[in-house]
Amino acid sequence: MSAEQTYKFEVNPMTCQGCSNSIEKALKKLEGVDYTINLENKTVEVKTAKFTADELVQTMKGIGKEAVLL
Ligand SMILES: [Cu+2]
Repeated sequence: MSAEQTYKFEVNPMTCQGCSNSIEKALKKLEGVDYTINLENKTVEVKTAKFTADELVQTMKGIGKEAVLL
């Protein structure tokens, strides 16, 4: 598809390691995604050439998390 993009999201709720783990699990399923999850800042940074910001928001929604693009 297009060139690699970096998206940073604020994700809620993100209150414990369990939240962080479920986000990691969901992102792991996507191919062609590099991610960094920061539990303290409630942010998730995603590098990908395959998914749009909206698709990533939908992925988080699928596990009950609201992601807002920063
Ligand atoms: Cu949690």
